[in-house]
Amino acid sequence: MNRYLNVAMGQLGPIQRADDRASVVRRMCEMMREAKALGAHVIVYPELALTTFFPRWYIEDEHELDAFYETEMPNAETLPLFALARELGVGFYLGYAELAIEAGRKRRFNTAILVSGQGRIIAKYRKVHLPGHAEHEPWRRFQHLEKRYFEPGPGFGVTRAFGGVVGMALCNDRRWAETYRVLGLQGCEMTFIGYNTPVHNAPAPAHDDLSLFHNQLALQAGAYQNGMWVVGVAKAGVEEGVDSIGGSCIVAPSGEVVSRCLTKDDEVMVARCSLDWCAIYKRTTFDFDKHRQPHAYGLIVERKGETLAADGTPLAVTAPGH
Ligand code: CDT
Repeated sequence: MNRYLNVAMGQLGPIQRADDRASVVRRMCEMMREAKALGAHVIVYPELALTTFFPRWYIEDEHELDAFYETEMPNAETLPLFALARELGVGFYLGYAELAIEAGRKRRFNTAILVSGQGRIIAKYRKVHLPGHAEHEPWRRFQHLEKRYFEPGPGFGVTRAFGGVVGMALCNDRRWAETYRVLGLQGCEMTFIGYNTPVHNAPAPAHDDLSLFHNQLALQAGAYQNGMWVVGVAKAGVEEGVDSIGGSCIVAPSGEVVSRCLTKDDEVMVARCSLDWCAIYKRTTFDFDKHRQPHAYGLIVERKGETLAADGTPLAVTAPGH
């Protein structure tokens, strides 16, 4: 018997700086109701879903910066989402900026949580691959200061939830093969990934025309190469003058896109996902136990033009064409 999980993408359109959390949560609640009506068991919202994408500004005033973070979850503003999840029996993935006091120190993370259909937080993930820069770079049209406003999280883990094995990642993580492979090695059957991706990439403007393509390429490759479902959900559209890609999609373990959002606004799309389809890939082409060659994957270091294996052995490098 197939284990079916009905997953909704809760893509958000832009959130302007003046929009308060209450109005955003109202939009998300409306989408959760729509997802429920479409038969969804869980809805995936974007990265930093509660506010505008604030790393686009260089903010010197600490209080001004702190206002974009959540110090507890749930809190007064997000409680309606948790209550609705419980009422409808729909779980959710939510990205937000987290401010935590740990060992007496203020710590900032780009975080996602997984909430059960009973409205309880069952897993938390702190973004590992932080893109952008740490210092103000006035030459850019807009900043991407994630390296200033967050510290990297400790790693990727899976959670038994919704009848399967579920993983979480955030935005830039989706471009890295390691994200999916580390989750795949833990048996992950479905990965939820919220994102905010500006169309314009300041250090590489030649890539602007490829930004949607690169999004889908990364999600599809990650799914196929690890025999897992991947659900990528955008905050899209023009936010404070900055255009961000949409293209939220659900990718099957075959690498095929089975559902895709069509707008750059608030939009719900649902797919019925058989978690048992993962095994078709995990037990054949991507049977890790059978086909992976971990002995060949040791860290390779480059030193003064010489290529060395992790144990220091020089590696013969084959010249192109040989
Ligand atoms: N939020 C986030 O991680 N955004 C980055 C922008 C990088 S520019 C290529 C992303 O990987 O989409």
